[in-house]
Amino acid sequence: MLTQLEKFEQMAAQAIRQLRRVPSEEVLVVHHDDADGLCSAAITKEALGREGIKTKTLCLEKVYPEVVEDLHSSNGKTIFYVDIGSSHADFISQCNKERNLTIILDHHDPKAAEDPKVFDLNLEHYGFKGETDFSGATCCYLFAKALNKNNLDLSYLALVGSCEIPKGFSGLDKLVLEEALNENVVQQKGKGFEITKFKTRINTLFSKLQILGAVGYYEGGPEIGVNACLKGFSKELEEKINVLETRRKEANRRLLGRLYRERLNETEHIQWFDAGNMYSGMGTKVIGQFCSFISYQARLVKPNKYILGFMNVPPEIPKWGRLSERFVKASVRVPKTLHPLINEGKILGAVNLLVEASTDFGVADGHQYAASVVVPVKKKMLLVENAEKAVSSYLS
Ligand SMILES: [Mn+2]
Repeated sequence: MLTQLEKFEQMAAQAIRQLRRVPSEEVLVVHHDDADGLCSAAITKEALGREGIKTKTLCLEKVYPEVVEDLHSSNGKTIFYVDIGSSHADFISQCNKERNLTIILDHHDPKAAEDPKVFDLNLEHYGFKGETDFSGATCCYLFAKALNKNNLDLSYLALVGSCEIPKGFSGLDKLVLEEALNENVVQQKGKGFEITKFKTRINTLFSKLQILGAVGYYEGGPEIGVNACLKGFSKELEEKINVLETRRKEANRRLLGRLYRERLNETEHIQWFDAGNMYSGMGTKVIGQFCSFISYQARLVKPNKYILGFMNVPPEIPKWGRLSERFVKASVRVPKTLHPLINEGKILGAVNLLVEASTDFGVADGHQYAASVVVPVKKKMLLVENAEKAVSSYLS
């Protein structure tokens, strides 16, 4: 009998046969904007490059339906989705209509891919858990090894991506760590691990990539980060990261001051605010990070209400084009005191709350305590109303 991992390898081999058969001039690698997404793109780009396959990268903060429709509208392409895509594999399949070889390497909760040309190699399909056992980058690394067994040197990037998993390296990541130590790709350094070729800690690389992808989203941060994953960080790049981080902190400070003065708006179960353009120029991930931060500010937020923050989404997606509509991003965070109630199923989890509140007009994803959604600007108040209704009706 095959182990689950062998089943994954078999499916990967099938996708790889197609990949080698289809003479696509250039492969598009669509990836997420956080450190895991950047590591995922770096592994995939490098592994394909070593096979003589040219790649282009496109970093998306969210799976915008019109972007997916556009990417799949013509024939003869090969498209990878890394650390993104599984949760929308059904929609991607619908748009693809058997046109393009599409390979998804992700760890978010998957939907069924119904197109024979769409391969979702998410290891959740093979019994592993994307919350604890592997990251998007781990999935990409296992694919890279299936592509060519000489790709073991890329293991450090799987570990960097997996730093987003709070539990530490367990499940598949534990195996990857052993492999990386055996090959001397990483070395134990105190409690952590150092990437041998860069003399940089895994955690340090992770933090830098988080800033480049999120804060630097609109100024080439993702692509710079993907390259730095493979080549390391120059002095200039360190400087750029510091500038980005300072700018974010300044915006956080201004918004925090404003919220202490004006306080948050409230419904019965939700406390919310709108940052408008206060983060202009920065990627929309920053609003979620700010919501997390204030969830610990006992003098500002109520411990028993969901926190919801809005910011405006700039209309231009770098390397793709202009969105046809104006959007806002909404992030939800659940204060710590409410976590047990979610675990016991007594109140709605964050992602369920947003999925329900934005049915028909939003793209929501996330987890039980943290989630986000992008909705058209004109649906902002409707989202707040729907969210309140969703929470209330779940309670009754
Ligand atoms: Mn991830």
